[in-house]
Amino acid sequence: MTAARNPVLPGFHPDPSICRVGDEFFVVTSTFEYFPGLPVHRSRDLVEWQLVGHAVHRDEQLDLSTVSASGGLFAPTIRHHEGRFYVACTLVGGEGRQGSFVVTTTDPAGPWSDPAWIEDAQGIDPSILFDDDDDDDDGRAWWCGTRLAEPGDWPEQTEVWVRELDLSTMSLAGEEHVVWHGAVEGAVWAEGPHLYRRGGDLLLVASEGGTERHHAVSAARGASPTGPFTGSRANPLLTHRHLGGDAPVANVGHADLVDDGRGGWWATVLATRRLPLDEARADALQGRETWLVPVVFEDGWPVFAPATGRLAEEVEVPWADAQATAARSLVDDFDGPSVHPELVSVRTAPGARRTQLGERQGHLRLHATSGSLHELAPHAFAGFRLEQPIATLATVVEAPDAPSPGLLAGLTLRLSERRHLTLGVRAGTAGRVVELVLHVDGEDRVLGVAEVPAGRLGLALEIDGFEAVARVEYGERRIAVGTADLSPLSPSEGGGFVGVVGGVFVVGEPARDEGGAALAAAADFDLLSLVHAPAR
Ligand code: 6LW
Repeated sequence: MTAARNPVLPGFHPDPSICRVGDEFFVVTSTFEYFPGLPVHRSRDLVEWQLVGHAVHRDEQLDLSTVSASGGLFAPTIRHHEGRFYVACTLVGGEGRQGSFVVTTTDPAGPWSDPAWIEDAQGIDPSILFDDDDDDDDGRAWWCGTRLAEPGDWPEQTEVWVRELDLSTMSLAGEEHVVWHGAVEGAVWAEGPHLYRRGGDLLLVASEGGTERHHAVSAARGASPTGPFTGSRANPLLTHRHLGGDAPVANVGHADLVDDGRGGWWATVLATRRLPLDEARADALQGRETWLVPVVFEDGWPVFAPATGRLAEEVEVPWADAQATAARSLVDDFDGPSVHPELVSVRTAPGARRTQLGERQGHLRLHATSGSLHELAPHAFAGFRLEQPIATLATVVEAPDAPSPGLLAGLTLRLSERRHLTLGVRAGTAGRVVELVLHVDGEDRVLGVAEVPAGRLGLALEIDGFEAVARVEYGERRIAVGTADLSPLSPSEGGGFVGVVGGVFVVGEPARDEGGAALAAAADFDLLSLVHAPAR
């Protein structure tokens, strides 16, 4: 017997959805403006999880080039049916095609299909029930999702709706049924619905209360996928919203259930670690992460975290034989034929050169595609999700001798366009400088400056909770550039649906000098490493 260590997917991994195929479990999570999108993780024991692929991994699948921060790819659902994986998701915002879609594959490592857009699938958080166990209606599939009730009986009231999905045409068919508004009178944001068949019963599990402090999971039962559904008298079945502002784990919701094939049941949920800030607590920079919760059924109803009703840092998996890692490191020295599979960039940039391996042996060359990280643009950025509150993010960068105007290259901790920290090298009036800058809502706060020579520089951000110490290294020298208060990057302070991603970036304007020679709007990185320490 071993214990799974929560969060099982640390770092920004919200809105988890889980399914089982044989003895393997698969989880997909939402990614918003990041690309590749919708990572698929696999586990054989619920303890050790590995990234196997992304459901959105080709520029041409979807246009994420103009989606806003925390727009883009919302909550996905993963299901498996007759040898094929299905991921249903919604693309929100941007100038390209929007709405709900399905991508499929026989191998979760990919390739995944182009999206089949589902006409008339209003709202967000789509899910599919393959109703195989229904003897009367063998093989029917049902789509459910949530949308704002218009007009609603109260502000932010949503409705969960169900319609048949015709798999042969990938289109909705038949009548639509509004089946759920949440368990509580006045509930806001009934969302993340999933339907399950358990014998003669249809079980609906949905969240409510909004994805922040008041998040909660409720359930209802009916005889048919189209309802009517009756809520459990125990609703909400799982929440931390009653624990108050001092709870170290909050925002618990967005559950999806899976049976382990051994008689046991489990749920993945999203939750947020909360760290002390002044006299209170704020969301850790990781934002919403994926947690595992044991489930049992009593009288046909799911009981989440039996006997305690709370998420736990360790969850015993009786049949597992595996070792959970306390904290791992993510390192790419850019010597390989492809970049680290967990590296993400911001938005898609069809046709633009952004991150290029191999232009210089052993380096990642980033070509500027935006003038600054404040712009809503596909940035030249490659980063890892910050997985633990204590971590060191480091790179080795070489900026060009003849940089284009405004060229800034280095490390960033990014929550959004509105909020990020940069430790970057730029051409100053009297030579090269490294600057530590916190960007908050249109204002640049310069927190430290160091003069540096031309050539290779080591840059590092040593992160501890809501503080980061910035250092630069060259030759034998190691200089402290400054200290940053990272609390503005906390999702509860800075808003949005994502957590902080730390990586390398280049911004600047492609330009020519007076003689017409092209000035370099690119920089080379020899390394990106994110070393995490176990949570205290
Ligand atoms: C997700 C929905 C939600 O689609 O947040 O507040 C959205 N509710 O369930 C983004 O994670």
